[in-house]
Amino acid sequence: MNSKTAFITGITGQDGAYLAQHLLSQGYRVVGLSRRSSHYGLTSHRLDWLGITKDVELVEGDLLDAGGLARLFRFYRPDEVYNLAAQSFVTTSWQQPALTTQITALGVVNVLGALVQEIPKARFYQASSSEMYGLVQEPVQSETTPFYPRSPYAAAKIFGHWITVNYRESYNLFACSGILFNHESPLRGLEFVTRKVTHAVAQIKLGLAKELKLGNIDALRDWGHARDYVKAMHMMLQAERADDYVIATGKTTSVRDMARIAFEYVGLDMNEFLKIDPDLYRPAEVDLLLGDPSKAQRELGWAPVISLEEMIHEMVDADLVRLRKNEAGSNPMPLSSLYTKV
Ligand code: NDP
Ligand code: GDR
Repeated sequence: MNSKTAFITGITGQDGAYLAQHLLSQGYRVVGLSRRSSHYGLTSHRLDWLGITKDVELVEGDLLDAGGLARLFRFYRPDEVYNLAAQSFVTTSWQQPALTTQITALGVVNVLGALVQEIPKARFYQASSSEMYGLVQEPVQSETTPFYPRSPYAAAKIFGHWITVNYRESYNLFACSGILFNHESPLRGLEFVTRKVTHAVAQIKLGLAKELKLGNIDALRDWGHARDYVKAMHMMLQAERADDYVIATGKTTSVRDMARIAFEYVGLDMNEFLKIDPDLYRPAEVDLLLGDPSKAQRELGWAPVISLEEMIHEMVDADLVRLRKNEAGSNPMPLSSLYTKV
């Protein structure tokens, strides 16, 4: 039995929930940072879906509160810290650029500072992103491909990435940065395109909606499953030395083809329901992402297992179940009324 303690920021998000589940299965004590919310009980809906809410210890805190993080590290003395918290929705980063920078960029310094001060021997994982490649400088992106951010979110993630590298070199920390390409699951937020599609497909199938509005369906993404990707995070912190790794499938698919997989799964013709809404186009787009995961395969022994088709089918099935039960994590309102362009 493992006697290690892991501390996860962002435990109420998609990756935090799957990572907590994975670490619990490895015998870890799992402590997770959760922001105070007036929606008491609702913030743990992803942990509830996985049936692990009672197995993790949720502690109150915020990435913006450096003193609070230090206090928690002093008390729990975690062996491993996974910094997954972020304002993670690219579109919102144009509407709230300063907040995105504070959380997604400066929040990393707050965690690293508390770690240096209280638990310098702890191993640290930073959630970096393929969005950092933005206007891609190479057709296949690896650890050595230069970054070119296309959103305030991506610019903030580049700061988080380099400050992690810098603290590793400055303070000899065991600090790793995982450059993860898009990964999805039934626990994905409704605002992200895969889940927006599978939720809408389930709504249309059940007669609860008549159409699906999308923006740029020609964008290409390298999509994997969050359950596969959180294992890579854990593997990075078990390696002999700290390093940075690309985590991807090595295959890219357009938003259009991803949506087609979802519609076909329930026997619907996408062309009858899909509408293009120019308001959903972004001020600057990331047209193509395609990762080269060979370093992670070679050095960590990591490889993705779940295919895009299997993942989309699992997501549609989960949305059908949730809509039939009208559970938290599904939403009866059209998304356009949740994320309006102002
Ligand atoms: P989610 O948006 O699902 O989760 C984000 C988490 O961050 C939530 O738990 C949220 O809490 C928390 N959070 C936000 N702001 C704060 C704050 N100020 N203090 C404390 N917690 C905060 O993201 P994912 O799980 O999809 O992604 C995890 C990380 O990986 C993020 O950093 C993301 O940017 C990055 N990433 C994700 C990829 C993906 O494809 N999913 C790919 C590459 C990187 P609350 O529930 O209260 O909102
Ligand atoms: P992304 O994911 O921006 O890549 O960031 P998202 O699913 O939001 O967009 C993917 C692509 O789909 C296009 N698109 C739409 N996107 C959304 N959300 N809604 C739409 O209606 C729509 N129509 C077309 C987008 O323009 C884009 O090209 C995700 C997040 O998880 C980040 O936190 C993470 O760092 C990166 O993945 C890797």
